[in-house]
Amino acid sequence: MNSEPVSHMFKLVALGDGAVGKTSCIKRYTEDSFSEQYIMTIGTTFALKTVEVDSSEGNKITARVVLWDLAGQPTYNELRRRYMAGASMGIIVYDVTRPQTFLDIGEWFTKFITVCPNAVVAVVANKIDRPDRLVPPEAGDMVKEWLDVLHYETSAKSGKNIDTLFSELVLGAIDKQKKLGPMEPGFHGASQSKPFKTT
Ligand SMILES: Nc1nc2c(ncn2[C@@H]2O[C@H](COP(=O)(O)OP(=O)(O)OP(=O)(O)O)[C@@H](O)[C@H]2O)c(=O)[nH]1
Ligand SMILES: [Mg+2]
Repeated sequence: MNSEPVSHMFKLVALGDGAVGKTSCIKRYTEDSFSEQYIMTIGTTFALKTVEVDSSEGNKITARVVLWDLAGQPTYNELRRRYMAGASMGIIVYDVTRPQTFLDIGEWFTKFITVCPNAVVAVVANKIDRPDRLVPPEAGDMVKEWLDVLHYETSAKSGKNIDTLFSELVLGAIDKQKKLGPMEPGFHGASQSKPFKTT
């Protein structure tokens, strides 16, 4: 399907509280589908996507992204910490109708950046289609500045900004890789400079 050979491979992890829409954002992006029904992710699931992006130099780049969808429920904390290792991108999702999920962003960010200090991070305000929104857009703008991250307002339901979110993350990861130099082969992110310890 893609004429260009795959030149980059990245690992992306989706983080954020339970039921904020992590699985839904990934499904919208990889399958262009959405379901109203909530099926809690158990442990981890994966999806694969081949992405074509225009580089800053104007040429086409084909990247393969493995999207790791991790359960948001606290039971899986240890598992999550392990599975974050090697990610070069992370999305931290909150639900604009549940302010607590926004307040938890800082904690998710710290957890992720401790394991993957060189990763590109996007904070995602999801469910913006909902009429009962409580967290205003300005709150997201503040987080963007405080944490120095990308920030997007999305709806997995309508598809708004979902493609932009993932394409800009891939571009960010490609740029970062250029700055950080050559990487280990395989699905390793720019952050994995040392062997990962499981204890
Ligand atoms: N209206 C609306 N509902 C959404 C949106 N995204 C997700 N939902 C709904 O929110 C619920 C939870 O979505 P999931 O994608 O399963 O959430 P999750 O973050 O993967 O949850 P865990 O796997 O438990 O961590 C489901 O009922 C979805 O249909 C959105 O953008 N708009
Ligand atoms: Mg899920």
